[in-house]
Amino acid sequence: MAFELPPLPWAEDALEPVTSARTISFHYGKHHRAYVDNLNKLVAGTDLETRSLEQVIGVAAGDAGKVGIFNNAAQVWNHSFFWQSMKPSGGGAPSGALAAKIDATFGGLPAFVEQFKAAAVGRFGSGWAWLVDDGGTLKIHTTANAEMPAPPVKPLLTCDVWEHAYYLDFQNRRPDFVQAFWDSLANWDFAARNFGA
Ligand code: MN3
Repeated sequence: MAFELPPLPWAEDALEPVTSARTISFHYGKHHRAYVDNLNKLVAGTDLETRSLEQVIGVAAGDAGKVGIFNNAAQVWNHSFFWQSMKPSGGGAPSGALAAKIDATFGGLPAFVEQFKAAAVGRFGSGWAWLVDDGGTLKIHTTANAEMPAPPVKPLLTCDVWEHAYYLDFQNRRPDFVQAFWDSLANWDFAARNFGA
């Protein structure tokens, strides 16, 4: 059974004006789809073909002979997680236990956003910035290229900081994109569900 491109959780133009329909049509329709198509080609006829996406990532991680499989499988997973990390009219503030934890860990939401932004901007080249739960401690994590937080570290929310995520709308201004992500896109409900899971 081939890996499939999951549907977006919202319409392509639903994140406008922060992220344009044009960006989503390329980012989802071309980039995300290409990772799915490449993964299917790479695992065709191998024993990975019948595994779950998470299993393929686990098997390929750290295997020098499976770098291409890891990169494409991880990017399929990362993008599906990224779409869920955003919602129309998102941003704002978390609530409940996650809000209390953000306050206790980072000294409040504005301080958290500043620290996240610094980490995301400091990630040289392509990669991802994450809010993660590391054994009960919230941390800001960045990864290069297709890398993701390794279990047992649990991702709560992610922001794609590859240029293709923001270049059409923000050009080179990654700090502005990350600020807009927290102001208007971030799906705190999704983060709270992951935090509680
Ligand atoms: Mn991307």
